[in-house]
Amino acid sequence: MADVPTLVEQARQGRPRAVARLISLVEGASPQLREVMAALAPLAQGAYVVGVTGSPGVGKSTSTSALVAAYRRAGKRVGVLAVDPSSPFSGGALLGDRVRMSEHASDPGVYIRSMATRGHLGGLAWAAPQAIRVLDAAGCDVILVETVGVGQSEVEIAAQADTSVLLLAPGMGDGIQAAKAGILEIGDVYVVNKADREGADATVRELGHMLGLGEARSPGDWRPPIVKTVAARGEGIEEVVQALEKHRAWMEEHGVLAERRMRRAAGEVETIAVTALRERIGDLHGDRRLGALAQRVVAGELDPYTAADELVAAVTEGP
Ligand SMILES: Nc1nc2c(ncn2[C@@H]2O[C@H](COP(=O)(O)OP(=O)(O)O)[C@@H](O)[C@H]2O)c(=O)[nH]1
Ligand SMILES: [Mg+2]
Repeated sequence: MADVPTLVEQARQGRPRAVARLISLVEGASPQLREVMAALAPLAQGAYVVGVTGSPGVGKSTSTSALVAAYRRAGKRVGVLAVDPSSPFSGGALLGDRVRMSEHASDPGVYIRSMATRGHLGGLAWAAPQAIRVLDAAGCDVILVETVGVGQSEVEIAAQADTSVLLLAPGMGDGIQAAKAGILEIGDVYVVNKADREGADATVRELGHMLGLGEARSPGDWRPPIVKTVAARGEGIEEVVQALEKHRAWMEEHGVLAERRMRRAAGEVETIAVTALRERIGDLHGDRRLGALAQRVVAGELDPYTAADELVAAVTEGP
């Protein structure tokens, strides 16, 4: 196996096998994860990250594939991460994604990667951004992140993306479900796919109504557009690309892009720090320092907050 510096250099040159290998390393939380991330940091190019989110079967993979084609026509290099956080049993969904994206399989300007998060909590939260960094360093201009899920995972992926596209389809009761789940706020661009089906206009109206129910917007605010598509036939996809470019331009004009990326990085650093802290505290179970603190809390000599301060000080100062 090639060493990390070699892999990173090959990935930077756009070699697909090196890109795939690096994503496996970060996804598997391998011991080389740190080395990989350190080597990738200076290669960051700021690829535009677009999240494609919606209920199963709504047409995310079909739309993602059509978006890849549109960006390729514009000469962009594209990365795709199909994240399936649902469960270890959902191999079928990933297979379906692969089939729907197969037209790009031999295109050297496209990297496609399915990531199963094995249902482990927080898996998506740390694995996806690292995989995004690999694709960014490999020279992708645009990275499309497809994720299925309800509630939390959709909100999570929205936090990873520069722009979030929320897909709905007519007749799935999606609009109402989305509103109930409180995820309607996460969309920067809304797409009503399967517009060849009955009820598409009603879904657009219903959605527009729901989005309009929010607070009044100031003139500089972003008004999320609603685009109708028939992804299976590529219809409306150029309009989606235009909406994305508009949103990107708006974010740049208002400093929102930098702000979102800062918030994303801050959240990531925090998650890594908290995880490290928790692991170190876990190592202290059975350690006499934690036991001694607990004893003093039980005896009323120490309040739990002060004890916690002492614990944090103990694990951060080292032995
Ligand atoms: N009628 C119709 N079917 C579509 C359209 N887009 C996708 N589909 C079909 O809907 C099914 C689910 O699509 P898929 O992209 O896998 O959805 P995902 O689960 O959200 O990724 C597939 O059978 C697609 O062929 C569309 O615009 N119209
Ligand atoms: Mg899919």
